Amino acid sequence: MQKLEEMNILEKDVAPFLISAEKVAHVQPENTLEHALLVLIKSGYTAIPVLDTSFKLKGAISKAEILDTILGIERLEPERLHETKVNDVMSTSIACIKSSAPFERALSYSINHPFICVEDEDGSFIGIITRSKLLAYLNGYLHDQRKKKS
Ligand code: 2BA
Repeated sequence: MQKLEEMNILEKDVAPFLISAEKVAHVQPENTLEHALLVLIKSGYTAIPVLDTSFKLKGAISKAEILDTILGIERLEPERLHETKVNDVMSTSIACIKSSAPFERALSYSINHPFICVEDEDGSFIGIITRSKLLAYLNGYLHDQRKKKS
């Protein structure tokens, strides 16, 4: 019985953990780093997805990548903020799954990624799943299991 329940949680669909696209802060590849930094500062996040105008996922951009770009040899070079596009700096190795993917896959990606992007079957971005939501659910599940045993 215990084994069967463990299987069930790992195979559970990730859709209920989704933070939908309209609630996700994002920038576009053609935006300047100045715009991206403003969005990152205002949203309070360390990194956010980069989407094109048809809501296709292109990468992710972080405050660290932007700061690294404006770091000159002896001083910060903020003029680079409006000379450089998000496209030139963003990372393209991002975690991405389909909404039909199992909990197990999301959990495994979340080891190295604080958030995982989710696409529909046509490859359009539909939102993100955060590490904290997965861990909160897993924590609740493990507590329930312990209660059932005692
Ligand atoms: P970080 O920005 O590094 O944020 C790490 C954690 O800090 C977040 O975990 C959250 O618990 C907290 N946090 C940061 N900024 C916050 C804010 N403005 N309001 C409330 N809590 C805040 P998670 O919520 O698990 O998010 C994991 C990562 O997913 C975030 O990493 C960020 O890169 C991304 N993310 C989460 N929600 C997002 C959203 N609505 N739009 C864009 N990116 C988001």
